[in-house]
Amino acid sequence: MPRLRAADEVSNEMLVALLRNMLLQRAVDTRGFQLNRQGKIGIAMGSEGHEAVQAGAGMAFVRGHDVLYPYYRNTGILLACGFELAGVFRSQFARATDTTGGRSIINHVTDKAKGIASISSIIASQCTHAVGAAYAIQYRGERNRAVLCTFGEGATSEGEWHESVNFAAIHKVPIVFLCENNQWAISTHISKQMGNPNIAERAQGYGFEGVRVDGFDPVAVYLAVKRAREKAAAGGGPTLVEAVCYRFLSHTTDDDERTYRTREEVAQQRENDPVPRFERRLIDDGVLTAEYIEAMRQEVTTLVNETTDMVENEPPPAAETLYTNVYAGPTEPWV
Ligand SMILES: Cc1ncc(C[n+]2csc(CCOP(=O)(O)OP(=O)(O)O)c2C)c(N)n1
Repeated sequence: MPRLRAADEVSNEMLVALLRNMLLQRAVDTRGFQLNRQGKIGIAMGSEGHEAVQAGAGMAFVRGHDVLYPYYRNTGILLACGFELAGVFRSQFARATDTTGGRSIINHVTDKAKGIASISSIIASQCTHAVGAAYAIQYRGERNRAVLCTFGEGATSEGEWHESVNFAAIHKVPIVFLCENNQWAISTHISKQMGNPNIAERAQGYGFEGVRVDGFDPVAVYLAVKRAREKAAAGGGPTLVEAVCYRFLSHTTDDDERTYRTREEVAQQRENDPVPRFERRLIDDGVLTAEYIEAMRQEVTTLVNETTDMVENEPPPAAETLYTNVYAGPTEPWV
């Protein structure tokens, strides 16, 4: 896997934005696990180890044009695509102000104006929805618009995933499939999931391009997703981008990763932790100083603290709304 250096198309401002998003993701992750252990929220999902993938992919998403079909581990992409930080906590605390009115399990947030569709807990079901949205964009003859669809490597074992990529390939719809390969699907290691662990190679079997990138490198992910996105938006059809990363925390706060993997494996992966690795790179390249990064970490922590406090004080859903939205009302198209 080539480790791409910051190319001309990545300015210093963009490098700083990537780092800030990565620091924010980590602070949000840490807070989620803390809030759960304090008994304040029912469950949290950690994306620690996915920060580079999500910051890079979110930067390639063109706001006001593209549509995101994320999965549950995508707090970072949501934030990078412009989703409000308070909205993440409103979902965690199940407040009335949450986009589902405090009804759904965490991270099932949505923001139609920003092109952010809701995730689904049903693995790979967002892929069929995403391909449908991409087909609609193509059918209407819209240009400079693409869909970003994300999932874990475990999702690629689902029939719905195969049906989605096959349909996308046949009709050359404007979509980027992004696989966040963290090597574990809860307790199932990738070696027990597929005979060929190279997920990007699967694209070839369907007749389109697959690209494998270092998912600990936000610049590599950004460049790969950006190119795939440009190709899709120009009518060149789908690309499968596989970003190889790792999940450092348990699958959720309901899981204990110590029961199925060795401490040595986790420690070895930690050596490549994308956050300190990217910090070192920016310092070595003279983009930022260590002091600047510390100030940024502090700013992000303060923001997360203040947002947590604000949302914690917001009201829960009113009892009278218990049956609201149980049955679907009038619907309108998503894209
Ligand atoms: C259709 C379906 N099967 C099983 C589950 C239970 N489940 C929830 S998360 C998960 C693991 C998915 O792993 P992966 O796609 O690799 O994503 P990761 O959580 O590792 O980011 C499973 C099996 C589910 N939600 N939906």
